[in-house]
Amino acid sequence: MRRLILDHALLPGGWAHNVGLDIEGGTIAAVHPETSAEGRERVAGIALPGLPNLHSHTFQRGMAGLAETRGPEGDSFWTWRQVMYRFLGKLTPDDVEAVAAFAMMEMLEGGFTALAEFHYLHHDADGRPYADIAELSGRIAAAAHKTGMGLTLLPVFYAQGGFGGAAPTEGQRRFINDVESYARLVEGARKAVAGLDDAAVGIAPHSLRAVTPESLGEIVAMAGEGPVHIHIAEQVKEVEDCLAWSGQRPVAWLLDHAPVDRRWCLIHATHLDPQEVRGIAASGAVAGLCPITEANLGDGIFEGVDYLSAGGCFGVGSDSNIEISAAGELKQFEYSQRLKHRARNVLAEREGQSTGRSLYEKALTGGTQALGRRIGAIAEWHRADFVVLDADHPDLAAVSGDRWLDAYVFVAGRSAIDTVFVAGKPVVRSGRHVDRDAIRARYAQAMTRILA
Ligand code: NGQ
Ligand code: ZN
Repeated sequence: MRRLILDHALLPGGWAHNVGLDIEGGTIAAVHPETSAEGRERVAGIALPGLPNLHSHTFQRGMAGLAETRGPEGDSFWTWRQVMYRFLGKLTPDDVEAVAAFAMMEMLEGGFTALAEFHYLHHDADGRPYADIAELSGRIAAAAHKTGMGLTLLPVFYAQGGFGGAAPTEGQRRFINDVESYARLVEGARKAVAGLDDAAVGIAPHSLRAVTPESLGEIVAMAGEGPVHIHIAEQVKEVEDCLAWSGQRPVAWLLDHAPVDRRWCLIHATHLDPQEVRGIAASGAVAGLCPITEANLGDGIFEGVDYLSAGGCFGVGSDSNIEISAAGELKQFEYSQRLKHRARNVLAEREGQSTGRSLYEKALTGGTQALGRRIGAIAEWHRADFVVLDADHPDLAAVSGDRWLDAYVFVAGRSAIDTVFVAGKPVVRSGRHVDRDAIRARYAQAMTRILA
């Protein structure tokens, strides 16, 4: 049993001080607010439940910055995707693990303590499955083990190149499975995470572009009570192609043809009409917003204000990992809405409510639901995952309570992060991952080879 005392902590009921935590096997067994420090290890600073990162492709960390040069005409999401496909064509299993570990290390340093990895790079560069079909899922699990990241592994089903059952392209050959090989992959992914202390596996149809209605139904049936994540309505072209194929918009089609409920996480859901906004909110699904990536890729702006007024639930993800910051995602979400509505503090619900606190708590709730693990709160029977801010940081030192969260989200960002605990153990100290040097050296070596 590990016995800690936190100077300040955001508990489900609000701020508390001198909070004793009894931790057993990585889980919080008891919380004692206003307790004595005797027999307890002090954790100085401001403890927040670690934010779940509900969407990432860790390998894309290695191409961050490689698609920022203007091409011959009309750079877009689709030209970025060409660069991305060329990059992933070069990755070996060792590279996948090295880049994933580096990205996960930065996530921990950036305030995320759990990750849903939307993992679609399955096969060798020629498109043939590895001897173990779940080889690369194993590499993601290994990176989680090495860094201490809490993992929800989402092996992705990808079978088609576009709506209407279009054949996949050459660039997609590392992703492709049929329903039968996908079932083996999911089985392999479950084995791959079995060695981690606490992990989950979910089902992930890549997008409506990558499945047929039949295969979608078959793989969703494999989910049980576990998470189901899908990319949807990120680009206008996807909406147009879906309309041409089915006469319906992507989210409308999904809500009509799939059992969308609280297990589901709809990644991006950028382009929505008012009925789709209400439909997602009413389904209980989580909107998986990736505001920094969505800005980088030129996707468009989510209907944040209407969605929250309809009672919708959201969480955030670092997706392409162009920049990794839990606070930064929340800030970008609010700023996107300020630009859209030409107003301020638009995502806080009522007068007097802190925007930082409101965003943080909502993303905790939505992210936790999307990851399908007992995380997201400093409370009994939850994993002991928390981020501790430096109370002496110049942006935090003179304020308290919700102002700490406003300063963290809008001003200081990751520079305020001091210590990060996962399963009751510090994995980040003084803002640096405890194994940073080795993880960084391995990443540098992999990147030198990949980009040679
Ligand atoms: C992905 N990423 O799977 O990595 C996608 C791009 C696609 C984002 N949507 C590829 N951000 O959607 O076809
Ligand atoms: Zn994605």
